[in-house]
Amino acid sequence: MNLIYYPGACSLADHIALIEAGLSYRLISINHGKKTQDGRDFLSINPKGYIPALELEDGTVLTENQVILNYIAETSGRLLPEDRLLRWRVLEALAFMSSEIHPRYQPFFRDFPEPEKARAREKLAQAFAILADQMGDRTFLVGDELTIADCYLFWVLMVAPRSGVELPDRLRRSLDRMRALPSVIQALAEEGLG
Ligand SMILES: N[C@@H](CCC(=O)N[C@@H](CS)C(=O)NCC(=O)O)C(=O)O
Repeated sequence: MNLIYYPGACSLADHIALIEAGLSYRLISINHGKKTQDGRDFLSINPKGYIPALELEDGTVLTENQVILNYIAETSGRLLPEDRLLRWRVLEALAFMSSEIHPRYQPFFRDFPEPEKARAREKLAQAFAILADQMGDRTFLVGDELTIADCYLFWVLMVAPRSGVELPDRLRRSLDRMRALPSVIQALAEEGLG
């Protein structure tokens, strides 16, 4: 399968998950003109125009981080807890990060006016506090093992400094732990960010 990505963008979550899941994959980057590294028009692959996109061997294209992460987990049989309630908690955390955190980075990625940045900072600080509470003193966001929620969390925390919002201690420790994982080191290196 092909993961279409941009270095350091949210597709990093799927990249880490692919490595953790032990699935084989090819990476295909896109440029700012939305051309893929192998010369295709990205909009013909994903008309939404944003990464990540996962191209399966039969040509099927999956989009949306939450869906791609779940596809990786289901295909590999890894990265989701056995316990049903904990599985719902993973989906809940993915939905929360996807809808309440990820879009709040827009003002910083695209340099919006300061009042919009200030509103986003407030919301981000609230959301980080909720995630820190949820994590408690555990190593991972849900349950006792790394799940697809942690893969997404890593990217969410990695880019937090761009917003200027300070991470709660628990999340800062989680970021440091994740950064030391072989899968994360490999993913960053493969994206040229080592
Ligand atoms: N709803 C999408 C959003 C993905 C997204 O925002 N991707 C960003 C990179 S982190 C992107 O490709 N932005 C480029 C653009 O919007 O043109 C998801 O959750 O996967």
